[in-house]
Amino acid sequence: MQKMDVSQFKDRYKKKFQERFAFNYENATKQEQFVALGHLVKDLYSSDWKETVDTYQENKQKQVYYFSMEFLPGRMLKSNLLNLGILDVVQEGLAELGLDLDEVASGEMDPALGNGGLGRLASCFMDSLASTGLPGNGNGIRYRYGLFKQKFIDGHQIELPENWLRNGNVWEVRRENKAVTVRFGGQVSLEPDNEGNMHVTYHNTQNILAVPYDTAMVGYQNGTVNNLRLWSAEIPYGEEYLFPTEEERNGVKQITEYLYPDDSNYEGLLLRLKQEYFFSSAGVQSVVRYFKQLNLDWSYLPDKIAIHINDTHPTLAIPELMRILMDEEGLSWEQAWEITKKTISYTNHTILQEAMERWSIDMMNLLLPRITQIIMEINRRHIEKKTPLYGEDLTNRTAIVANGEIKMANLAIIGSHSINGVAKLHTNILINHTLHDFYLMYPNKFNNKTNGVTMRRWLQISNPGLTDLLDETIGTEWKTNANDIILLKAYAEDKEVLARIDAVKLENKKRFAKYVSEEMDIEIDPNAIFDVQIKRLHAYKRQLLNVLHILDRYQYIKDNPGVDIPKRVFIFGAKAAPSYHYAKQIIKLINAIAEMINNDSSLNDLIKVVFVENYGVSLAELIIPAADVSEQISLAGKEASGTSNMKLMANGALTIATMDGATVEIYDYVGEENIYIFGMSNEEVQKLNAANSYNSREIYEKNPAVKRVLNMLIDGSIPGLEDEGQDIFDSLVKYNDEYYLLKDFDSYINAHKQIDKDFRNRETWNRRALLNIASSGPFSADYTIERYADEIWKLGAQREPEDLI
Ligand code: HBZ
Repeated sequence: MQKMDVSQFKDRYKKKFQERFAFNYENATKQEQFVALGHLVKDLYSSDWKETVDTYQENKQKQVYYFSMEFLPGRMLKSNLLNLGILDVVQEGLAELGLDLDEVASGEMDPALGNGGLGRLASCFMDSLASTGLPGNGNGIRYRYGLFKQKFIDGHQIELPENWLRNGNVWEVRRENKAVTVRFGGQVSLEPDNEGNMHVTYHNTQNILAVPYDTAMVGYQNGTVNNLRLWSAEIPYGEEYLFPTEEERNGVKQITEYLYPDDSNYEGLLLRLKQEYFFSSAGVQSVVRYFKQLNLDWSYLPDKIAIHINDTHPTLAIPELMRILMDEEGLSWEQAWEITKKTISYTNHTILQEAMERWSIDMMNLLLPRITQIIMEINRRHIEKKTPLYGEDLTNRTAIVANGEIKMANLAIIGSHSINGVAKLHTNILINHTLHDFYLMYPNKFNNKTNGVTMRRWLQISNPGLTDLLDETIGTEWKTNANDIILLKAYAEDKEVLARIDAVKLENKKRFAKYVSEEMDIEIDPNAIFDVQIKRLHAYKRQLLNVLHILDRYQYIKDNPGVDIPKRVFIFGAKAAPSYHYAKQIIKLINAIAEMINNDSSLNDLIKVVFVENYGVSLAELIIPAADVSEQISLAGKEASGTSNMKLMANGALTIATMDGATVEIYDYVGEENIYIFGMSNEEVQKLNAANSYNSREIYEKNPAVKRVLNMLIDGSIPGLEDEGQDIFDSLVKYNDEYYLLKDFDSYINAHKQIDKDFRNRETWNRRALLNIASSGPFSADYTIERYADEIWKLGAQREPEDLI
């Protein structure tokens, strides 16, 4: 890309604005100002985009296709500007034109095409693939409506539609000429031709046109621009199609209409299955079409293409690839199976049983008769081959088909060459417990890839103050080699640097406090401890434990008026799945205690509770740089990895945590003095589970602090609660506290007391913040993606045709 100076930028921007809107930019809305800038930026990368795609093809380079039901990219303007190396020029140029970049950037919609960690991880990976110059493409769904917009009414969560495309989308390019047809329903018949080859014919299928919309994934100042392809369902056109009935039209539109709002939960709904097949089939078809242009023997497919499936949602890519290779390209089962296994790899993101996908065979058969046949045959061959080796019991436990259902994780493992967990502890749990039977069969398929986050969005863009500090102390090498952040350690005793860390944090806290004041009408003191828990609302993540601590603190302050402890602001961001009743009750509870506490002047502002509405990527960018304390308090063994833990650490927050997910690895890097660990370990949880001896009521009866706090839920102390207080109380006392909150209560409270003490000594606190920042380099997604590329996708060393003997 050609470089551009400030005055050139200003000229181009004015011209671009004129062209698009036929009036002056000064009178425009920020949304219009953004659109013009977006189009200008797109012009700047379009030649690199074309060149990158052409080069991959000319060199016949092996490419990876990351299949994911969700991508959560966040606003793309600043990220594109940063990666193109023109963030400063544009900021300055806009300022000279009387515009503020942040204002203009807020004119972009934040595409919420994902639920939480899994979708955000996919987007961090897209950024890292491009930024490390790797040939990697995304494949997903262009949902018409993203994740619902959350509103609080009377403290309850209300879901509103998120019409993110209403003003168009400057980044996407519709590529109708690359559309493919996806078939549903109907019947199949298998008939031999004259030469005895089987021929598959389909009858009465419903055909849907899958139209791709491509979005550029711009690499960090390296000229690489990869592709994210999202598919939209449309009515097929052409002479063979009659005009569809209204019902048919609606049926088609529905497929990519909205994102399912469930996170780590499974619902066996037909429309969801349609979505899964729709984007898996479209993706596989477009990959195969690309491969055919290379004019290579089919056996080279795994040498040129890797397909990665992000959790089990795209698992139907496995039977779909089999179908295409056999039915359309005439390969034998054995050839197709070898190619498929070598091409596909799978990441598991959860061990929660309620999140494991299982589809009814009858439903699958009605919707996808040929795919179902192939799955049944994969299963039959699996059982036939493995029973003599591993015996009936173990083999049957690994069956894909059981009790009238198809288990997608089993299909994903059997039909791929690699399965990875997302943190060391998680992978160990998969190997030793959840997927142990599979591990005995396929030990070499299992591997760990601890998650990572892109430091470009989560440091450079969201925390410019800290970015400057790093540049001025350790230089700029860390931007392309995140491990260099460790050099900051050399400044751990430098009082000036420690004071700057403090000042940067304070600025970020003021920025967030301003937002809270303007948007929520709550005044918070930027000098207070900002204590942050931001993640989906789920019982296993234990937001409720955080609430119990707040109530305990509330009681303590009430008992000791004038007590001298540091001020705390408890910050929550969380959406609940609309059908997850208990999670919604907790949302109501948090809002009720916020109302009670924020309006109680006798507390002298010692505590405040801020529950931001509609938490998502954009709010995360505002909150994370402002955090002093990072809450990672899931029951040990339940959180596969977590990724907000890494972002918060990189921004200098100190973590209070159980030994769970990737937080265990944070602990290893940062050292025990610089993190607050509490509660049971995974082993202790396992033991307690096995002993079957837990009695939460006993803790309630015997521990006066617990009793007092829990009683607040049911004795009318918290205004505005209805049934929620009693139901939550019952979950903890009557139904034996499934996630062991009461068991971990004391050690959690004690860890927080220690935080109060430590925060007083600001220099020591800042030193520990510095050590957290300095230790965050290994969590750059660039390293994670390089490990995927080397160890799973083998993007470097592929077999070339000359290697064939
Ligand atoms: O994936 C999360 C894990 O809970 C978290 O620990 C991990 O860091 C992250 C990235 O590996 N899992 C999810 O976010 N899962 C989902 O979002 C999900 C969405 C739809 C589903 C099931 C799970 O049907």
